[in-house]
Amino acid sequence: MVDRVSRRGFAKMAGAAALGSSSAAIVGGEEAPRRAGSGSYAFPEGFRWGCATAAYQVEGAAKEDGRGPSIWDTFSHTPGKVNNDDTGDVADDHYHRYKEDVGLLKALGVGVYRFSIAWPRVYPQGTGTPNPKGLDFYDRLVDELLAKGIEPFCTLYHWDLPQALQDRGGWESRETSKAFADYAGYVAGRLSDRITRFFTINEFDVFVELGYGVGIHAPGLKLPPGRLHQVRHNAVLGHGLAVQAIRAKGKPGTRVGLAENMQPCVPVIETPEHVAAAVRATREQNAAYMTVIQEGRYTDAYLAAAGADAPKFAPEELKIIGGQLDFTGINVYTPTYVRADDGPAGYAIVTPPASYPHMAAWWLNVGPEALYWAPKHLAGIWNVKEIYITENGAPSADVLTPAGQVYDTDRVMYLRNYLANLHRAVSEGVPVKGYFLWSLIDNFEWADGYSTRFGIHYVDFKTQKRTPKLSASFYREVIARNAVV
Ligand code: PNW
Repeated sequence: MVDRVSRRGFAKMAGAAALGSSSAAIVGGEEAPRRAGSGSYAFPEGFRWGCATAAYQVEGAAKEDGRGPSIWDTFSHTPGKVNNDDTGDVADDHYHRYKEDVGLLKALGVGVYRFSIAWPRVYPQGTGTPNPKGLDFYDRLVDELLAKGIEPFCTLYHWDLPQALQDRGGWESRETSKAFADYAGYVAGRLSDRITRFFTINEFDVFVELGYGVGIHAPGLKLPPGRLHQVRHNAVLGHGLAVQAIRAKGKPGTRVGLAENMQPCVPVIETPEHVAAAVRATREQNAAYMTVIQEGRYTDAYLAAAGADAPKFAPEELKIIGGQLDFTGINVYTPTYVRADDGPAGYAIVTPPASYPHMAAWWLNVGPEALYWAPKHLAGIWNVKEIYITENGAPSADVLTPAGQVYDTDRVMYLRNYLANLHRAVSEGVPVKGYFLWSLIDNFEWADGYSTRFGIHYVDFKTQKRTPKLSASFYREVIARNAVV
């Protein structure tokens, strides 16, 4: 791991000057970046356009075909935990309507689709004997996608931990990390004849911090710092073990990565000092997840800050966590603004003022540059060669008109500006290979329930009718022209 790191020039990273000059060169390099308003926004040929969803948010059929309960079933059925006490019992009924939903994908013209597999369908108790009907649904879904010429990308953990494992400690226990690897290997063995790319875990940062730290996501715990650090570590260990299991059980050519909402650190102004600060901040703000996964070590500052609460682990676990990935996925929504600072960290996070514009979710500040800087940092800091934007999108206060239209002009504005920034990254040579819009359809938005709509298709949750929004027409144009329109 040290070799990998030093080859990439990490040895120099302690020096601010080295950081500043390398990043400045990227920004002000020979190829002038194309910005909004100038020139063409065409993407390279072969760029992959897609949509994303996740099992618990869309499937419903919570008790069908032997599915066991997950922590989200328990949490959403606990009064007061989810807005309006909504649950994923029915959701979009995608379990039964998947053919219609694949039809929506086809009509958009996407070439790729990212979905997740519900662990409790495959192992209702988390471990043991797989439920034979568990994978049947995904067999059908994958076959339907392939028949329509859409390549499936599969996420193995999008937060629906089997409740039986939570009852034995959940991610506080290494047994969960191991069980996850067993499950991941089993799925790869079964589906890698038709799926090439697997993501281990979706968004460590959200399911760990909100689920085990803040308590507003399942399983709703507020652990003290030492136990929370151990959860973080067990989660990245689960990822590393799953990478090994997928490689061991998948067909030759199977490729593995993850989908993390690494904090996209955006320099407040694009000067060398602020850019250098944003690079430093990217490593430190993501130390518990992306950084340890890319580098195979925790940063000194992270361990020092944790002190006696630092996670306990055997040294060889870092090798497992830092195992080489084939690609890296990032979910990008909202920017973290960073400025240069004279303090020991060398950077400071800038809290946006109350007037900062946001979409129809309390946390979703609009910052299109995040979609430039996040992949730029991945490539610049860790030399990642294959990057996917595994999620990007936004909620609007959608209104269905009597004529059956949804004019979500704010979502279109959001997407257009984020995509222009992605275009800037790609045209500078950042190796982003594809983009997955979150989400294909309105769905169960975790603690916000069904009131927060992220879809580019409106869903009437009483009738399950899907209606394309203006943003669906916009995205169809983007895909057809392979350009921001
Ligand atoms: C992601 N935040 O969640 C998830 O991967 C999706 O399942 C989810 O529906 C989508 O983004 C929209 O929320 C996030 O508080 C949840 O910063 C919360 C945050 C970020 C991402």
